Amino acid sequence: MRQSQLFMPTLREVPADADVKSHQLLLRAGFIRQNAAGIYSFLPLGKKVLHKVENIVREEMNRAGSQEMMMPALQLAELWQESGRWYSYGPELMRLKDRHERDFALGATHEEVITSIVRDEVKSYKKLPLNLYQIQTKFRDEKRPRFGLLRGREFIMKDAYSFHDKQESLDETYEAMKDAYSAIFSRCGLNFRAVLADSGAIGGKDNHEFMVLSEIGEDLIAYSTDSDFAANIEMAPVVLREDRSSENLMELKKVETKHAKTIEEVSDLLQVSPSKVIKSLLYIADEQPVLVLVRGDHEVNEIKLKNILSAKEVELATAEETKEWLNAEHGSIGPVHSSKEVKVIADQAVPYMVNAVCGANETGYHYTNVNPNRDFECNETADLRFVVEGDLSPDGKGTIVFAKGIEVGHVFKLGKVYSEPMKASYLDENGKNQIMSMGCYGIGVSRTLAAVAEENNDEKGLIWPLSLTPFDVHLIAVNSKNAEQAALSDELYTQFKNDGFDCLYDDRPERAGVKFTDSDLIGLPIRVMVGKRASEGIVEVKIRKSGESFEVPVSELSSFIKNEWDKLKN
Ligand code: 9G3
Repeated sequence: MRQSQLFMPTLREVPADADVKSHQLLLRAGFIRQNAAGIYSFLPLGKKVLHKVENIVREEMNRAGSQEMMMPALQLAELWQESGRWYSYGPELMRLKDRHERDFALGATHEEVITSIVRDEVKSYKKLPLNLYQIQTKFRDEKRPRFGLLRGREFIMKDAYSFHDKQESLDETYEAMKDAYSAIFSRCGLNFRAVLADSGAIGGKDNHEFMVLSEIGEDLIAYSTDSDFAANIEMAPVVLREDRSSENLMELKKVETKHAKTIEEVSDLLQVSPSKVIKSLLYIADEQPVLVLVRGDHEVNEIKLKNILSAKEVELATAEETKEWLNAEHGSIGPVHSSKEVKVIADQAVPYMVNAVCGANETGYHYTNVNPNRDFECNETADLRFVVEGDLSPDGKGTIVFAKGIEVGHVFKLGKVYSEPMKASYLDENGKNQIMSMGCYGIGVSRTLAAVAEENNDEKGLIWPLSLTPFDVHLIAVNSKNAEQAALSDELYTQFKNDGFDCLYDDRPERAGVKFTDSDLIGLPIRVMVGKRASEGIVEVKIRKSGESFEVPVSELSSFIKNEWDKLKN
């Protein structure tokens, strides 16, 4: 394409309200423009990249056996009333009325729509499993849209839904989708992890988030240095290090600790390390008091606690509740001689503590030389703490490190969360009516584009991977007023097209500096400059990613470019 024709409004200055690199650069390089908060237009360069991301998604989803379809963005309120989500979602779900005053939702996701289609059309187990996907615009009225395309209110999602008779069939499709996602994000050149995530509100069992490791990520993940283990901080299991101390058990003692309440104050006052203090926290789980014990240098993971207690509601007891149940203030409670009515659950590391300190259930007093099993019993021990950096990886390979991540994909085993209330059933091989099981699988397509931009840039601009670049080669006539340079450039433009390269030809009557600055900004992988040495049949080739440049005779240019292209590919 001739750049003199291309609609690519670049900006010299960094836009004021763009806080991350991808947002700044996509605006400055004329890939996107904002229409309203969280609502963007894709200009020609942005659309070309978006199209390539979508095609990679399409190829891998088709390869994995999912069938592409398209559902409407306008969704009957009745469907969301059937699933109950018309009432459970707040202002984030955009709603409108048609001319007949009928209620509609603007599609934030499509579980209800797809389930209503499948329940009407699929009646026999012979038609299962079924895996359908769409690439479509979604609407979610985010309270705080931010970071450009990374968190928008209108965005492009690939959402797939699978339907099954047996659990094994769902498990199989779930793995196939995870493999397809790994292929997609690898082809986009992203450094990602499939992260075990918390089941959260939408129920179902397993689910994994696909996280791009990024400084600006909003999620914190724990991953192994030596394997592909990765988990959301909430879900990361802790491997118990049974380092039993060789100390002799000392006699239990009660000591006055006056105003020392926090772990730090108690460990300072008694001159012991926090890892020798039993942190005792009273929780109320579904109205029942539970005394939770973790080592003083660990933190209670309330998601794990809730899952272990299979409680709907778990929260720290108030000061009054603590006093009522354990006759002492927050900082002085503990498991020794605690009220029989209060269940005690301890993190798996607590039983290995020797001669520890804990509150004496008397305000201003603590016990020292506390030894689990001798001085108190726990009803239960479990993995209750947050993982920390340096912990062993649960798969036994390497240790845990933390990183921030951008969620670009999310796969769920839904089970019957939607098919039950919406009565999506089929006749099994015995002619018995059964409810289908479902899975759902999402990719933020526009968010993926932004994540690629976020992880592939330098101080001069974007650096597109070959798989997504809007054009393959940037041909620049350094001085398009110079007849020789213009003539050779026109010739090379034709040659690149014949060689199968999608070429952007900067034929604008601009100064060389402007052309090079714009070229660095939009970030095409290979640049060919036709300048002073055109008369000698020599052009300059520059590789955007490495910054390397070469003087190449025109006669060797075609093979040189193909060679550089192949080198960049691997
Ligand atoms: C809503 C609104 C926001 C939402 C949802 C519904 C997130 C909602 C979860 C999912 C689950 C999967 C299919 C593709 C993969 C993800 N935000 N979720 O259901 F009404 Cl306003 O979307 N859906």
